[in-house]
Amino acid sequence: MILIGQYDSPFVRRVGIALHLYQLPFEHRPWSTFADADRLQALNPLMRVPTLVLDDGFVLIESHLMLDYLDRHVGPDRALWPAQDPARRQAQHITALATGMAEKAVSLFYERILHKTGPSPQWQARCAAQIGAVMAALEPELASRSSCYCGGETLGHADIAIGCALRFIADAHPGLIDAARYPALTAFAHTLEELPVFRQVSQPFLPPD
Ligand SMILES: N[C@@H](CCC(=O)N[C@@H](CS)C(=O)NCC(=O)O)C(=O)O
Repeated sequence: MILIGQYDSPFVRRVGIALHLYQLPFEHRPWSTFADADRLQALNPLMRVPTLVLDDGFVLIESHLMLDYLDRHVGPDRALWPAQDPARRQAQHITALATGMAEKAVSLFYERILHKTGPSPQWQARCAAQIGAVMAALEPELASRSSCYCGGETLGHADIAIGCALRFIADAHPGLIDAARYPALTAFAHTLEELPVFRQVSQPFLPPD
């Protein structure tokens, strides 16, 4: 398997962390979405990362679908979604909030750096409001959890999605989030970043060149 994309992307990182947790061997190609656009597009018409090339050559796009495929591939004992509802549906709800928030943060970042005439204040305000609303929705979920992680006592996709989203927001948008308003999320992000797998699958944030 070949995982394409850099680990400063919250979506590439969540797949990389999952691959390590599944203990699946893979090659990592840290291509840039801008500098390596041509070779990326030859594999993925959307020119986005992560892009995952399976051993039979089939190319998977969309981190959600990669993790869905990989969870089935490794089987129920190593899968990173809780097996049963309501824990499964709750973990997927949290994951959708976290990855949706990461998408808004990526969009907000591109808005800031890619416009020659300057960003749209309306779009910036909308993205920031969406990120703030998700933070406010996730904070009580985290504060009221009765287990170590979102889906139980072991690390799963929802935790990984939250950790990757929060790290991206902190790196790409310093000062956007007031950590004091989200103590449970802030503490959780800190705990996750201390885990060996989060330390291993990590890189400094690199704006596109
Ligand atoms: N929903 C996608 C989002 C992937 C995504 O937005 N990746 C960004 C990098 S963080 C990207 O490839 N951006 C380049 C572009 O959209 O043209 C996923 O989960 O895989």
